[in-house]
Amino acid sequence: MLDLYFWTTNNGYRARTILEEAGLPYVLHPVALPKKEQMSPAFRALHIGHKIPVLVDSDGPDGKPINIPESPAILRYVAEKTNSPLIPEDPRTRVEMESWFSYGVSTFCMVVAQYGHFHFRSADDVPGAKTYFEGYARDMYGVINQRLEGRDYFTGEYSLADVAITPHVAALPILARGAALRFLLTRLYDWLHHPEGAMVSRKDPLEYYQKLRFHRSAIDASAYGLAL
Ligand SMILES: N[C@@H](CCC(=O)N[C@@H](CS)C(=O)NCC(=O)O)C(=O)O
Repeated sequence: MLDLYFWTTNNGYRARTILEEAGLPYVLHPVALPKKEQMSPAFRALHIGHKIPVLVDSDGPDGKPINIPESPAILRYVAEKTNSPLIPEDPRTRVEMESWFSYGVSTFCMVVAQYGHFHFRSADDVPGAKTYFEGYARDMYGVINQRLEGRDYFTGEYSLADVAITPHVAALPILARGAALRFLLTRLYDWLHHPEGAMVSRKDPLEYYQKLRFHRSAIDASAYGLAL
């Protein structure tokens, strides 16, 4: 039995994506961040740093339950548990995959988070921080655009790197250009197999993205009795 402690954030979707890709059944447990549920003693027993996502596997490596905090660890754990082709076999491709995976789960996602904070969520207007993180984010989206030029995926075939990076590329679609935008839309089209995505329009890519995002959040939130 797999239990995913989740909320509708980029890191939450990253963990959920690997479970969907692996085709493993799992139970979704909402941890409502707006209600500070992550601070409860029960949740902090799973992640002392009070962060979603956390995966609990009742059948760990030694047959005993194990809990796995942190989305990069969850991606790796599920991929290794299922001998997933998302970890390339070719040693050179694997090293490349590791590099892009690291880029996605460290600097890139933190910059996206800080951009989001200072542009959309901060109670204070801090122009210096806005300018700083906008420059940083634009540079990183430029790097991603360049990397994806002439490629469908970050390395070789669809890999753990793509699973790791996609939710954060999707977080600021306004900054995605050229190849990065094509990559983003292709991943979003891939998600259409999911019943909650199947109802949205494909006509206008940006409108499609916004609806999908809203729809996914609304579905999750209403399942938890919350309006986001
Ligand atoms: N490095 C962690 C970051 C997780 C993280 O930042 N989670 C946020 C939501 S995306 C959270 O739970 N914040 C609540 C808090 O810090 O109290 C991962 O990738 O899983």
